[in-house]
Amino acid sequence: MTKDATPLRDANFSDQTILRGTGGETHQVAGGDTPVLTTQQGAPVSDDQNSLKAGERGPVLMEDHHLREKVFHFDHERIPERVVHARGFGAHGYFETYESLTDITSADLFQRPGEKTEAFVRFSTVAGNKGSSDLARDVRGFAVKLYTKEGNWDIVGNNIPVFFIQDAIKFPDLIHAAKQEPDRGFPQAQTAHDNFWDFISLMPESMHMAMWIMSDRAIPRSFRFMEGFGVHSFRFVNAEGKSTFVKFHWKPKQGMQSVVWNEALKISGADPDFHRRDLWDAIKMGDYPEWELGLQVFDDDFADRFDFDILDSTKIIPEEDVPVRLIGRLVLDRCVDNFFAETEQVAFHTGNIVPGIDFTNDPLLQGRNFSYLDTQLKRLGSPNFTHLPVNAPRCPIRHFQQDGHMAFVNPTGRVNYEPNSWGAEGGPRESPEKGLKAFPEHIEGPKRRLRAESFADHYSQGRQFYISQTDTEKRHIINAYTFELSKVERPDIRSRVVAHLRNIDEDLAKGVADGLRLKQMPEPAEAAVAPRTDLKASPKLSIILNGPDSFKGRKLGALLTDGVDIELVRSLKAALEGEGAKIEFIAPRVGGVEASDGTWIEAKQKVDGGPSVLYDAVAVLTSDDGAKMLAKEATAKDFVSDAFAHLKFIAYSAEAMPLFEKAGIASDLDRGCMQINAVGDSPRFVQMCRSLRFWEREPFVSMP
Ligand code: HDE
Repeated sequence: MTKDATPLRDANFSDQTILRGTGGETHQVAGGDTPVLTTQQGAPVSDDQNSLKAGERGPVLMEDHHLREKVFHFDHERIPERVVHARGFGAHGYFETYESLTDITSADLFQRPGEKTEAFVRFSTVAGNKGSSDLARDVRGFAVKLYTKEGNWDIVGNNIPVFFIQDAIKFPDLIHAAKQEPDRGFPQAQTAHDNFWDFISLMPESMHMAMWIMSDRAIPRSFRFMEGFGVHSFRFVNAEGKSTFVKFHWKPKQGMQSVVWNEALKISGADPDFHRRDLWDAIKMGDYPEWELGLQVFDDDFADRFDFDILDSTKIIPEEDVPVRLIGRLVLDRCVDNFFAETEQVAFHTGNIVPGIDFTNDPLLQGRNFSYLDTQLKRLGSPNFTHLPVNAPRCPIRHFQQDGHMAFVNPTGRVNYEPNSWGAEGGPRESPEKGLKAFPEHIEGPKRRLRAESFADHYSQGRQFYISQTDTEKRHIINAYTFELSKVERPDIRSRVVAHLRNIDEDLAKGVADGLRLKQMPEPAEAAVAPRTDLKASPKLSIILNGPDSFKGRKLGALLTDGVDIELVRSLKAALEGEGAKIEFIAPRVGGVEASDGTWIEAKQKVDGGPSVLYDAVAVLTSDDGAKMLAKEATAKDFVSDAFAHLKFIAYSAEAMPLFEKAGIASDLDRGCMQINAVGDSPRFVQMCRSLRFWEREPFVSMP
């Protein structure tokens, strides 16, 4: 035994002597309520600190199976991340049906009002790798698994109702162009680079979707505040075999909300897990997020009459043309117990449908139906991934498929084929009445590689999207194009994008051209069919016009110092809680502050770790001395100047002014900033916060 190694008697294995590390550190051994550590084979482990050595200083012996097994397993902990949508976060919940839809679908979950169906949802970004930031400018995946009594139904959707491409054959190109450039391996989780915009500018069909990802839809405040869409047209089929087309919408009961771009960039540094933390915290606090499932239901006549092809995933059907009928709600009320087992291993597939629901001939959907099984096998390594608890249907499963890697739900008995003549022991049989039946759509035509003429209009709906936005949102779109294209190194690619924008809206094109300081305005891109200018604005496409009417579910960050007026803190807290919102305290030191009357207020964040970008609104409540101290602290100045630049509502105590002065914004404080002096001011401030942002300020805090 070396001088400083200490012998330790293990309670359970008293015949063994364990040599502890030389640091003299302590560790717990089994005994009492603490269970015994074992190997994977179940053998009890005596020492998990030291490998088995010959002599005090080695060598390590090959026979140390515990060491071998532990390191072997660690070496194999990772599975391939998803080729797209790698960064994601999941939660459990349920779907509740409002009304019976028997007239349009025989889908079992829609037959009985009040029916509850277990659900699992995974939200994601698309382009970034598994460890990338939540706040990337990107589409968000919105994938819902509904464990119905007649099998699992997956609605594998996004938070944007259209897609970049019309045909699945272009998907690998799109994703290659969007992800890191292959020689250098960067940029990570960003579309602001040459390859992406090169591809997009050569694919006019992506122009509508590009408008959406340059809008604030691509920088949601959190998963809770975004819409979801099934994107494709699907079919509902009723018991008589009659088919109706349907598009799926998820409407957040919390209302929509996005962050501003500069804020998104800073959140990525301050808290790359901002979205997953938000969902986790909301569920853990019992503030369960909800979405309502909306349907746009339409028939063949409408499909024939509609301006665009309903099989074209680069088009929407405006809600003003076909209203969304709300038919149920999705509630997320349980966090995962284990991220890997549930969020990482969950396997969605557009092909997972149930009787009463069917596909259409959308070529993108057809390509997806082909793709998702491949990806699951690659990722999960076995065709038995449906045996994993998160993927297993909750209804009985009876089939003759067998064996394979990791098969752990195995049939018993002698018969593993059909037809068979074993009678009652012969296992399950097909059911022409109950089983899934494809809608017998009549199809004819020559076999060709062809894009239908009806898919040729690439600009009109992009224009419709643009004219449906408020001026604030239009400005954000112009700024987003300008930002992204400013990161593109090749000037010809920048111009090519602007050439497309000229087919969408001249002001938009001009705004971006000015933003880039293009020396010459390019000619409009050649269009396969002339862009239309007669489509009416669809107000439902704006986030700001469809925001919430309360501050519920939002969070205010209050920067406090010693000597703060306790009554102001209490009144603000009460007003926020009355609204269903949260308050989080930020202090010079995380231990907290001592208020004017000696009350101790614990902080959640130290000022440099709780920047204002993490909050929907802020308050700065200090004493005179406290404000003077904060005025010397760069991160405190950032706290207020960022909150101001990000158009947040700001409450402040009179004593806090020195901080605003030092931050250079004291003379700019506007109607979005409110000095709170008396207890009655707090409810008025919270009322103000319902608008979420003080958009009027924007022209004063950004370049024209
Ligand atoms: Fe996906 N997509 N996708 N996709 N997709 C995947 O499946 C694919 C598309 C969407 O949280 C992959 O399990 C093809 C549209 C979501 O686990 C993969 C095409 C929409 C998720 C795949 C599309 C989506 C995926 C990667 C073009 C919106 C994440 C890992 C035809 C309607 C699901 C995986 C989750 C995931 C293929 C286009 C949504 C490779 C070939 C359009 C939300 O199979």
